[in-house]
Amino acid sequence: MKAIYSDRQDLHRPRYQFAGGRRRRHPDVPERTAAILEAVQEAGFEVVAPRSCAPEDVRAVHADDYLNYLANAYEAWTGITTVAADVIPGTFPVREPTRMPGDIPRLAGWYCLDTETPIGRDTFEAAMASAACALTGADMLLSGECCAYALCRPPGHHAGRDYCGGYCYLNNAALAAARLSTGAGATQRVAILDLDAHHGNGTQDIFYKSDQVSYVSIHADPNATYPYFWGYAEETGAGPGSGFNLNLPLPRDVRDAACLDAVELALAAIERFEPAFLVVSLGTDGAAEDRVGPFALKAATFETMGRLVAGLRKPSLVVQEGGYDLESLAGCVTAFLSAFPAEAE
Ligand code: Q9C
Ligand code: ZN
Repeated sequence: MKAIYSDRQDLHRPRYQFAGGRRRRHPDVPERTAAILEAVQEAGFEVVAPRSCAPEDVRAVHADDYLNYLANAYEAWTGITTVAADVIPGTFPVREPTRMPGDIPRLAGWYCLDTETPIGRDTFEAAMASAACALTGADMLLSGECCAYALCRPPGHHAGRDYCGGYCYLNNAALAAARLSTGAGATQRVAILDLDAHHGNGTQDIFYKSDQVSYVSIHADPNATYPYFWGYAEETGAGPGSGFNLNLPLPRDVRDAACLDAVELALAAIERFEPAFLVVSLGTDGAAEDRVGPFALKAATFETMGRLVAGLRKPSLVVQEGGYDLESLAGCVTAFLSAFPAEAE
């Protein structure tokens, strides 16, 4: 099994975020990918660089005006502030915006969900490198490999067609799913299984009306956990996508066994969908040691989840999402991946 990683991703170094009304250090640090990289190398994975990714490659999922904004926001922002600082919006067009604003402080709120997703000088370049890892992984499956691991950072599942949020800018898993769905000529069904402890509102949004890409997510109840406004069980898809979106919210103090029961339900739904490919949004922020994620799961539970998912025997791309505890993160990732075949069969 190959791991795809780009060191361009390390350029993204968010300085801080505002959460709970306080300025805090940002948990999405480059040491996350460094820890995972070391562990996958030790586990014998071949690490390869992604092929480069152009704006056309991300247009399958993201809007032109949003890509343009991401590419230019930092420069516009530093042009109006005296101290160079990351772009963090302060005003949001909630509920009934009447028109799209034209200048940077308002645009920042137009294109972002929260105050936790700063845009720095190199954020766009790093996000493109992260997307490139996922797209390269999708190409590997299209050329017949059984599985691949995209070591993506920044993560992607909170980012929608035209917004960032939750530390995410480009939706890596959605980009991979879109490529897998259309890449083999005729359209093929793709299932996305999201195991990050937060609901992937962006991925859900992107495929909400699709009958070709099904989104299935296990996450903490959004009544008490980010992203708060999405991720409820009654969100089941719309139009042709009706019935193909499955949210399995769990209480924040869920036990390992109950989480694995939810995984069984998720996998049963995926089997009924009969996808040609599986994309796993693997967040390990549900680990007990992780202070960003709300669950308290054991590393052994990630291993069991990996075994259950690998048991589907679908061509599978595992895409890294969250996971912030630098001590336990890499162990949870390699535990999950250990059940996938080491070599193409
Ligand atoms: N006090 C991902 O895992 N809010 N994003 C945390 C904690 C943001 C995390 C607040 C959580 C988003 C990809
Ligand atoms: Zn998360």
